[in-house]
Amino acid sequence: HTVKAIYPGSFDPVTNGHLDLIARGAKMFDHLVVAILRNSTKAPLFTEAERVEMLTEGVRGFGNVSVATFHGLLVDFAREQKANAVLRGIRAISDYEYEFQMALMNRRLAPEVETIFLMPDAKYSFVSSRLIKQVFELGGSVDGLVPDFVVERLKQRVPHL
Ligand code: COD
Repeated sequence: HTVKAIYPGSFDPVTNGHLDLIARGAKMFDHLVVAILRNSTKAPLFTEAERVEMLTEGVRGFGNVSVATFHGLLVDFAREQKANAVLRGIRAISDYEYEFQMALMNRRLAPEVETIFLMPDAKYSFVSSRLIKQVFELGGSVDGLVPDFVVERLKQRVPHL
């Protein structure tokens, strides 16, 4: 029985928390597809192409991880990919309610797709793309919380440093 999992998100930008989860998923699943939502209602800082480039760089060391984009329902993309699992991260209790609702709605839409939750290393449990952008935009350091190539992109995008 092979397990192909989708790890969906906005990844605006990818953080070391995301990469920690990808490393854990790569060990568990036969194949992991990191899937970037294309037409999110959130106005992203990075374009779809930039987010694909950053994630592709981030997953380079993994032989069984690929990067894709999707729009519409996650479960439709999962079926199209013939995936049987969705990977999501839980950082704190505050993530739980939203994740719980989404997992059960997705199960209703596609009962054959199981959602699997993993916890990141505790040192990334407070990291979110939203806070990374905010701290960087206000002049704070995000070194060690995102890969160096993301810091470089942030500097190009928010050129105040
Ligand atoms: N450590 C561990 N995990 C983390 C960390 C961290 N530091 N930071 C984020 N994560 C996890 C998140 O918990 C999440 O599981 C994943 O990484 C991606 O995070 P984000 O913030 O980039 O992604 P989201 O939460 O914005 O993604 C939402 C989706 C795009 C998956 C969702 O909106 C969706 O599926 N949309 C498609 C439409 C659809 O199907 N809707 C119906 C859903 S029921």
